[in-house]
Amino acid sequence: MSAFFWQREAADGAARAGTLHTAHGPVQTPTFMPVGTAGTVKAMTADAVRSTGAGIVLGNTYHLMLRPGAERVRALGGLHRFMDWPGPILTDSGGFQVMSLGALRKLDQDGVTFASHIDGSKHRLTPERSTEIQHALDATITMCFDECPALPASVETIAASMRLSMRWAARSREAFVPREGYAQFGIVQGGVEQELRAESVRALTGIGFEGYAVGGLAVGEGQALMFSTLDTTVPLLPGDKPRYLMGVGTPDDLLGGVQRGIDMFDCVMPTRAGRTARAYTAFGTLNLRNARHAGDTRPIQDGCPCPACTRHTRAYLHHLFRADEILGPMLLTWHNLTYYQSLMRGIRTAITESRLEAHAAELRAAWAGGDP
Ligand code: PRF
Ligand code: ZN
Repeated sequence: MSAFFWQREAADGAARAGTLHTAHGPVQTPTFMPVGTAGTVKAMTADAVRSTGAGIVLGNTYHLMLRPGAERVRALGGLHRFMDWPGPILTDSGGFQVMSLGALRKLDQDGVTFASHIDGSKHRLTPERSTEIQHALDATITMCFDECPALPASVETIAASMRLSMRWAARSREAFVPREGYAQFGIVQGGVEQELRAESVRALTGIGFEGYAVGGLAVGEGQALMFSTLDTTVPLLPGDKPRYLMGVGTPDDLLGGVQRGIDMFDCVMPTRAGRTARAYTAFGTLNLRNARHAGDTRPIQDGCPCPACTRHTRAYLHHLFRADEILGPMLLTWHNLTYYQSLMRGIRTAITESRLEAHAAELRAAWAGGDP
């Protein structure tokens, strides 16, 4: 087993291409991580997820601690074996999910007490407990326990929240048990305030992590403010460590993130959209429920290697969604994840061939062009 590290292989402007080396195998970056919240990428087998080209998936502390329980997963051999995903797994730390899902949450300096969204039972998360749970799950990449305020918020609110997250980052690092090929990432907070973002980066790099995430974005500020915050924040991060933009986003967000130096992304968008009949394609999105697809014998996207496109028509997918058949969400999730992975692969290749700007212009023109 070898060390955890990110190797840069090419750069084009601020964008980088490289390989993340982990205890559970290598991952090429830039990469999109499908979300496997509750130990499953919804509607997909692990083999199916792998077939889309995904190299790493995400799991959630919050959901797994409530059901089936972190100690249960540990006793069953860890999350990799439990969900049949031998590759790398990154787990989010739970704070963000408590604030968005947990009922009756109460935040104090030490942590968060909350009621389960499943049965109302009372639970508590602290930086120490979150880190311990992520170890019990056997996460390849463990995230710091943080707090993410909804935007817009006052500068005072964002500053106090960011400083709390930085104290929690130090405690998360103390609780982290280093193992060969495993990593812990710090999470930059500070809203859209440049000074607070810089202070947060200084605090985290002072502690020292194997990678750095940008949190607190895509929480209502809009794409322009997200991009301008990345423009000033990402250059402050160490150039030799992986950078992860949390909870982002649309294909256009991913492209813009890579152009600003981000290496890793996760988002429920392709999987959630797949369950609600929305397809992502090179020419924008399609809603397969729309009546115009009822007799359409074309695939969702010509040339897409996924089973929805190689074996089925738009008309069949339309029928599956109208009839509420489970196969509809399965096939469309498969397609959307395949599209996201092919998007990232194309971007990676463009970086290595120093033609990202031209590639980005082509992608954006095609998205805007609509269904041919
Ligand atoms: N912190 C954590 N997880 C997150 C976020 C964050 O700020 C976001 C924000 N987009 C998504 N997921 N821990
Ligand atoms: Zn497809």
